[in-house]
This record gives sequence, C-alpha cells and structure tokens, in this order.
Amino acid sequence: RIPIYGDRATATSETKPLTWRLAHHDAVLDLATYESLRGFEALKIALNQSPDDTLNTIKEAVVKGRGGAGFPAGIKWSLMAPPDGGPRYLVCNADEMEPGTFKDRLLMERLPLQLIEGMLISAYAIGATAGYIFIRGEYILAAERLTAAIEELKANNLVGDNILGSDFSFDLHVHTGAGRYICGEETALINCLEGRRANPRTKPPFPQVAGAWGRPTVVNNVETLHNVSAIILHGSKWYQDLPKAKGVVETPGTKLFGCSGLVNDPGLWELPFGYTAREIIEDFAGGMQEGRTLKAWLPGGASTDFLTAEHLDTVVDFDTIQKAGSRMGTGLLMVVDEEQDMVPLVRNLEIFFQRESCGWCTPCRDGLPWGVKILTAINDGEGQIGDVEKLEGLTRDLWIGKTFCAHAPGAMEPLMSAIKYFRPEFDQKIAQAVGEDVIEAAANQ
Ligand code: L3W
Repeated sequence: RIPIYGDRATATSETKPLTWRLAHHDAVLDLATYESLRGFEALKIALNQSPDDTLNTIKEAVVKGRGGAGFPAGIKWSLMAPPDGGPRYLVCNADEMEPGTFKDRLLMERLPLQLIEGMLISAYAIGATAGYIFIRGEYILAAERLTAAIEELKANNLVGDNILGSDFSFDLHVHTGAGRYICGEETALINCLEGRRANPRTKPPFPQVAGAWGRPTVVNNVETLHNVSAIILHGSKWYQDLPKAKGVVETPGTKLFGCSGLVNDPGLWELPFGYTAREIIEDFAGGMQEGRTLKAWLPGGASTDFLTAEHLDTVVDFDTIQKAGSRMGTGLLMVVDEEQDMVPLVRNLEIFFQRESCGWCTPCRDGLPWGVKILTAINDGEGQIGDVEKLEGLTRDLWIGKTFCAHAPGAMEPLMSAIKYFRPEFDQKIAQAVGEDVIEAAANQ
C-alpha cells in the first residue's frame, strides 16, 4: 500500500521537511532531480560556516532522536571526544526491525539523497571522516538505491575527498545487516560493523567517546538524519516554530507517524506533533474497519506498553505517552481489535524477543524463553494456578538495571501491560485448564 502524506500536493520544505520532495514525485533518486528540488543547498550553507555553527544550529533546533529513545541529536553530537587527528565515524542506524515500524524504509527507498545530504552535514559538524549506513538486510531496494546514490555522488565530488572543493572529505559505505534485531542497539550495531558478534557493549563509555574500532562515533537513526538538511536550510528557529497540532507538546519539528492493524487506511503521514492517538487512528488511518472495535494499541513498536481505548485522547509525543504509562517509541501505532485474544498475541511478541536475544546476559537468555514457555502453556490449555504471578515476577526480574541492555526490559513492556489491562483473559484460560472448582478451592485457601 502506498503511504499517504497528508497535504501532499502543497507540501514545501517549510511545511513538510521530511517528505516535501515527494509532493510531486513518488521517489527522488537521481542527482539532477534532487538538485532541482533544492538538493545540496543545505550542504553548501554548512560548508560555508564552521562545523561548530552547524552543530549549534542542530543543537538549538532540538531534534529528539527518532529511533525510539528521543535523546537530542545536537547534545549527542556535542559529546564527541575532541579531535586527536585519528578517524571519527558517523553511523546511520537503518536497522529498522522494530515490529510494526516501516518509516525509515520509506525515507531510504524514496529519498536516499536526502539521507546522504543529512549525513554529509552531520559528518562535517562532528568532524567525521567516514560513515556507514547500517541497513537491515531485508531492505534490499533501499540498500540498492543508497548504493547507487553514493556512486553518483562520488562521481560528482559530493562524497569522497575535498567535497565541493572544500577541506571536508567523507567516505560513505552501505553495510547490510544479517537479520538481528539487537543490531538496533547502537553498541551491538558497532560490534557487528566491526565483524564481531552483535552483543551490546557496556555504556559508558558511550560511542561518542569509544565507538567503532574504539574511535569517537555518533550513531543516529535515519529519520533523525533526514531532518538535518531542512534545519540548515531554514534555521533552528523555523524548526522550533513549526506549527503544532492542538494539545500540549514538547517536541519541535514533524514526525512520520503511522498506523497498522485492522484500520481502513493503514499508512504513514508526516505530521506536526500534537495529534492524539484517536486523531491518528480515526482521521488519518480512516478508523477501525467495519465491525471492528479497538481494544488496545501499541504506540511505537513491540517494545512499548499496550494502552487501551481509555488512552486514545493522549497526544502521541515522548512525554505525554510516558505519562500515560508507555513510550512513544517509533510513533507507528499498532492497533489491536476486540476479536484478538491477548494471550496468543503477547506470546507471539515474546517469541520474537526470545529469538532475538543475543544470549549474552543470563536474565535475558534464560528469562525470555521461560516467559514463552509459560505463555505457551496458558495458551495451549495447560496453564497452572500461579502462572500469571510467575510472569509478573519475570517482568520485575528482567527490568532495567537487571539486564545488560534494554532488550529484555523492552520485551517486558507489552507483557506487563497486557497483564495489567487484560488479566481476565489469562485467568480465564487457566481456569478452563485446571477447572473452576480448583480455582475456587485455591481462592478459599
Ligand atoms: C552520551 C549520555 N550519550 C544516552 C545516547 C545513547 C543512545 C541514545 C539513547 O535505546 C530504546 C530501546 C529500543 N551520554 C547518554 C547518551 N545517550 N545517554 O542516547 O540512549 P538510551 O540509553 O536512552 O536508549 P537505548 O538503550 O540506546 C532505548 C530502541 O531504543 N532501540 C533502538 C533502536 C533503533 C533502531 C533504529 O534507529 N533503526 O533500530 C534499541 O534498543 O526501543 O528501548 O544513542 O548513546 N549520558
């Protein structure tokens, strides 16, 4: 299905900084077309000012990281270790494997040059000498288009030595992943890039101090880097002042929001912050399909907490979703309808997380399969009294600070929230397995 961009025909670089070039083109793949749409104007502006001025513009704009965590890109950049004459790297995290998330794919397949221009400007700002686009292996078309774009830019002095006659040189490579979700975690990604097993590393040191091959490295998500050229073109104040939809919002800029599940019009839309989940589902995704009622929704990926119909008037923004008890994550809503049974649904998600554990730390390696085992028993009519309490115990034991990285805590978010909001569905299956009389006897003990 082709995603929709809202006011597609009238979009400009000032109104839709991420996707405006798609107003009249399904994709912008060649240099000539890109240049006819203000392509590389921002790079020229950046190269005519100091790296620090460029960095400060992005810092003042406050671009919250779009990979899921929301850490401001400008602050991340300013934490780079000072130059010492050795290599420094910029890595684009294009390992988009979060279930239900398909925003970076669109940006790379249709606007590869905009990502590369963003990377060139970012690399100039942080003094990076080489860059890597670490892309999910299944994104074959995106990888081909990025590779072709880099080749065309090399032939036109826009990638390589002394770009546009300046002192700035930057090599750029596309590196395809081999299908591990954990590579979305930046230090696992760096290990993989180095040819090692993709286990996360201890932080600190953060990659800005000791990243790829031990050198200062910045890792930014595709959508984050896609914002950079428009901010350099129009300034940080313009970015800060971009119109907001109604509602209290803390985040400047626009975002690719999306929706999947049994809605009438699943897709992606570049929107200002401030829309509620209800507005995204009803006004942009066309509402639930006929005969379907919304039961729950995940705000942005499988590693976020379920919310329910009661939370639909929450603005989809980092802080507001957190106050509602979840995380915005990638901002692509996954809608669950009343006919879906939560036990097999959560079991399915937990199978994914157990399979994708790198196996490095014991709680994650052993805890996630244990959770799947209990969920499978409950789902297969072999549940026992106390199983839900065991699952709850697991959500405490696999929480932040008790595991090596955010993978297991992320896996616990949908499990914990499914139990919180839909516990009767778990209890009912257990009661069917052991018999109502056993449940009653246990309750009377
Ligand atoms: C310097 C500090 N840097 C934080 C940086 C940090 C990282 C970013 C976020 O992932 C969720 C996870 C998944 N000095 C810093 C600092 N940083 N404090 O800010 O850091 P953090 O720790 O808040 O999050 P995290 O553990 O990196 C949290 C999702 O992010 N995730 C990401 C996947 C992204 C992709 C993608 O972009 N394609 O796959 C992976 O785990 O949801 O729960 O850069 O270095 N004091």
